[in-house]
Amino acid sequence: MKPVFLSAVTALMLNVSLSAPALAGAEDIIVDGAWSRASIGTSRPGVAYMTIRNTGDEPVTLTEIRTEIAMMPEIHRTSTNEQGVSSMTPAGEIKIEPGETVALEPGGLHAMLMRLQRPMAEGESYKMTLVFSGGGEVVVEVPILGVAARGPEG
Ligand SMILES: [Cu+2]
Repeated sequence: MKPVFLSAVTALMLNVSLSAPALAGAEDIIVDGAWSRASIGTSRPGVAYMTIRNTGDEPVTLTEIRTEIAMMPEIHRTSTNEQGVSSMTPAGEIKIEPGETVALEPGGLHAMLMRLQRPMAEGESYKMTLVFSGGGEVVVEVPILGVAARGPEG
């Protein structure tokens, strides 16, 4: 079956409804292994990791993330230069090709949670909404692991 393309107006209307179904590519997205590290307080940004897989046959673009736990959530990319110095910059929109998995993981892409609204306490979780081009959204429950956690198993 061919994918159905909604008009921008229709997508916008569905997007503001509380029971909006995932649309325009988002239904082909599978998010796995989401986790965050606990934070001591709220003065430093939090961080979230996960893998985002496009199981469809069209490219899907992640345009934005939202969460109630932070006022300014943003996808960042960490890179290390030839001198071994790491820095991070906003990653902008992330295109995920059909069959491709994009990993948000320590040392690479990550969801930076700036202006935390409350400390991220180990054992709690929060919701993060991934917004895709076309208005589709995927809501992920992100568990908060210990301050020294290195992954969902650790
Ligand atoms: Cu960052």
